[in-house]
Amino acid sequence: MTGLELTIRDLRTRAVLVPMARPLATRIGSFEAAPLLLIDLETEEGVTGHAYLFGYLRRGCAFMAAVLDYILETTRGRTIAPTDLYGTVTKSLTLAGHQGIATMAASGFDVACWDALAQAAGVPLVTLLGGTVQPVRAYNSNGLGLMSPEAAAAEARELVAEGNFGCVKVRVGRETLAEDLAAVRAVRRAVGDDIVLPCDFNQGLTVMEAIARGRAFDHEDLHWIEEPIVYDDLDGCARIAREVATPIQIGENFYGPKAMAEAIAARAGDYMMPDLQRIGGVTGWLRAAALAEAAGIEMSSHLFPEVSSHLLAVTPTRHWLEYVNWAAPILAEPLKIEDGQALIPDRPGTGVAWNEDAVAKYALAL
Ligand code: SMN
Ligand code: MG
Repeated sequence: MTGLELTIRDLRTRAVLVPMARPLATRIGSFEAAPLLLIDLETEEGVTGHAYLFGYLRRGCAFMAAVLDYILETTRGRTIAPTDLYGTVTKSLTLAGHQGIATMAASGFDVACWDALAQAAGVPLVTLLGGTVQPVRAYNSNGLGLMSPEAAAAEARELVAEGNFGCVKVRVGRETLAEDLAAVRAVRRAVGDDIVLPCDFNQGLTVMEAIARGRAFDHEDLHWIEEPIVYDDLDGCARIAREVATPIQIGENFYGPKAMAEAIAARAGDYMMPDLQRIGGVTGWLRAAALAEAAGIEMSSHLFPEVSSHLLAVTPTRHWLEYVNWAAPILAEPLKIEDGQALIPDRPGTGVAWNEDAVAKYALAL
C-alpha cells in the first residue's frame, strides 16, 4: 500500500452557465456564455479529483452527466489507476460508441482521475507525468469572432495587450472571401507584423471554397488555417492541405487517439490540435502526443488551458496553447498568463478547484 492508492467512492456533477467577457461568433455557432459541467471525483482516502467539461449546448452538460453516472457505476470501488480505468471505461462504452458524448464523459472522468493522483502524490500533474513546471507559449483566443473589420481591429489590439500575447486567432468564414480578407487585413494592420496570426473557419466551407480562400490567404501571412471544412472529411482536408501553402490545422474534433492516427495516415493536416475532452483526457492526450512526435507534426491544444498547459509541457512537438478564460470566474485560482505564456501552477494536481460562491451564482439545472 502506497500513499498513491486511491479508491473511487463517488462522482458528483454540477453544471454552470458562465457569462463570457466577450461573446464569440463563429461560423458554426455563437457563444455568449459557457455551459460547463464540473466533476468532483471523491475517493475513500479524502482526495477529490476535479475536472470540467464544455457542454457547447445548454443541454450538453446533462448529456455528459448521464454518461458520467454510468461510468461511476462501472468504476465505484476501483483503485485510481488512470490507464487501467481508461481501458475499462472505453470497453464499457463500446456499444454506446467511441465518439461524441460518451468519449467526452470518459475524458472528463480520466482528467479527474489524474488530478486526484497528482494531488495524492503532492505534485503538479506535469511533474507526475515526468515533465517540468514551465511557462507555456499561448495565444489569446478570448474573442475575434465574426465581426466587422473595424471591430476586429480594435478587439485584436485589446487581446494582444491584455497579456502581452504574441499570437491571436481570427475567426473567418464570412459570406464572401472579400469580407474575410478585409477582416484579416484590418487585424494585421492593427497588431503589426510581429504578431502571429492563425485563423479558424470552424468547418464552414466546401472543399472547393476552402482551396480558393486558402490560396488567397497564402498571401496574408497567416500562421495556420484551422478546420476549413467539416471535421470528418479527411480526404477533403488532405486535398486542401496539398493545394494550399499555409499550414492546415485540424484536430479539435478528433475523438480519441485513433482518429488522430487516421488523420495522420490520410495526411489531412499539417498541424494538429487535439481537444482534452474529445481526445480521451490526459491518457488520450499522451497517446496523441506520441503519434504527433512519430509523424513530426506540431501539436497545439484546444480550450481547457488549465490542464492543457501541463500536457503541452510533456508534448515533444508542442506548438501553441489556446488560451480562453471562460472557466476563470468559477475557478478558485484561475490560470495566470505572463508575457503571452501560461504559468503552470506549482501546486498539487492540475490546479483546478472551484470558487463555490461563483458556482452557486452561475448554477444551471441539470
Ligand atoms: C471554438 C472553440 C469553442 C467554441 C467554438 C469554437 C473554436 C476554437 O473552434 O478553436 O477556438
Ligand atoms: Mg477551432
